[in-house]
Amino acid sequence: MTHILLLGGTTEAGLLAHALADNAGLRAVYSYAGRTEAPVAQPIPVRVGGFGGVAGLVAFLREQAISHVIDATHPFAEQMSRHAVAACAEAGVPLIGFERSAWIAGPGDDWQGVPDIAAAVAALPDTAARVFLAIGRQHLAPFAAKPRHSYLVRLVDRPGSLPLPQAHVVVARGPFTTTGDIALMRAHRITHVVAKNAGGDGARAKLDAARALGLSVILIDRPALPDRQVAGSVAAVMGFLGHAADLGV
Ligand code: 3Y8
Ligand code: NAP
Repeated sequence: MTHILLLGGTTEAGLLAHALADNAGLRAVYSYAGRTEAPVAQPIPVRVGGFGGVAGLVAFLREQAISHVIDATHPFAEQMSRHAVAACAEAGVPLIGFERSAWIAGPGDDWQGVPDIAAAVAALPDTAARVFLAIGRQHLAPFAAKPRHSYLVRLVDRPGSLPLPQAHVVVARGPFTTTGDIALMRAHRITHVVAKNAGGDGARAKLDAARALGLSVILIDRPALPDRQVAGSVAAVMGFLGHAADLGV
C-alpha cells in the first residue's frame, strides 16, 4: 500500500502536493517543521513539527507504514535532508530529493558568491551601507558584528526581539514580485542585497530587482547534501513513485 511522506515547506512541495492529490491512488502526508505561525494549506493531509531526529523519523516511517519519502525541503534545510537520507537508509524506504537548480548570474548581475553566512558578513563593505537581508530570521545574529550598516530585514512572521539592533523589519510571505521588490528597495535606498542561493521562482524577484537597480548581491551558496536520488521536476518525481510502485518497493 502506497503511503508517501512529502517533506515540504517550499513552492515545489506545494506543486507536488497537488500532483499527489490529483492521483487518488497515492495516499500522502505533507510535513511542515512548524517554523511559521500559519503555513499555507495543502490539498493532502498535513503534519506539523519535527520528528525527533533520525530515530524519531525512523519510528514515524515504520508507525505510518511510509512506502516512499520525497524530500522537497528548501536547499538550505540541510539537517532535514541529512536526516531523511539516514532514516530512509535505516528503515529501507525509497527516498527521492526534489531539487531546484541554483541561480546563475546573467548579464547585468553584480553577484558575489560566498560559502556561508559568516562570509556574507565579511563581504559587506567597509563604508556604511544600506543592506537588504532577505535571508529570513534564523541567521541574523552574525550581522550584529557589522553595526555600521542599516539593515532591512524581511520575515514571514512578526518577530519578538531581533538579534540585530538596527533593523527595519518588513513582515511578508513570498512568493514576491520584481516590481514589489524594486519598490521596496527604492523606498529603503538599499545599496546591497544579501540572499541565499535558493533557486526556484519564489525568492528570485529580489535578484531581478537588484539587477534593475544596479545593486550588488552577496549570494550565499547552498550547503552540500549527502548523495541521494534526485529529480528536478514534478513529472520525474511522479515517475519515481510510479516506477517504484510497479516494482512493488
Ligand atoms: C515554514 C511555509 C509555498 C512555499 C513558499 C520557496 C519560496 C516563498 C521565498 C525573501 C526570502 C527565506 C524564507 C523564503 C521563501 C517560499 C516558500 C519561501 C525566503 C515558508 C513556510 C515556512 C518557511 C520557513 C522560512 C524560514 C526562512 C525561509 C523566509 C509557510 C513561508 C528567507 C528563505 O521565521 C522563521 O523561522 C522562518 C524560517 C526557514 C529562512 C530562515 O532561515 O529564516 N523560510 N517559509 C516551513 C515549515 O514550517 O516547514 O509558512 O507556508 C515557505 C516559503 N518560503 O508553499 O508557497 O519555495 O523557497 N522563506 C530563502 O529562500 O532565502 C524569503 O524575503 O526574499
Ligand atoms: P533544518 O535546519 O534542515 O531542520 C532542522 C530540524 O527541523 C530538522 O532536524 C527537523 O526536526 C525539523 N524539520 C525541518 N524541516 C521539516 C519538515 N519539513 N517536516 C518536519 N520537520 C522538519 O530546517 P530549516 O532550514 O529550519 O527549514 C525548516 C522548514 O522551512 C523546512 O520545511 C524547509 O523546507 C522550510 N524552508 C526553509 C528555508 C531555509 O532557508 N532554510 C527556506 C524556505 C523554506 P527533527 O530533527 O526534530 O526531526
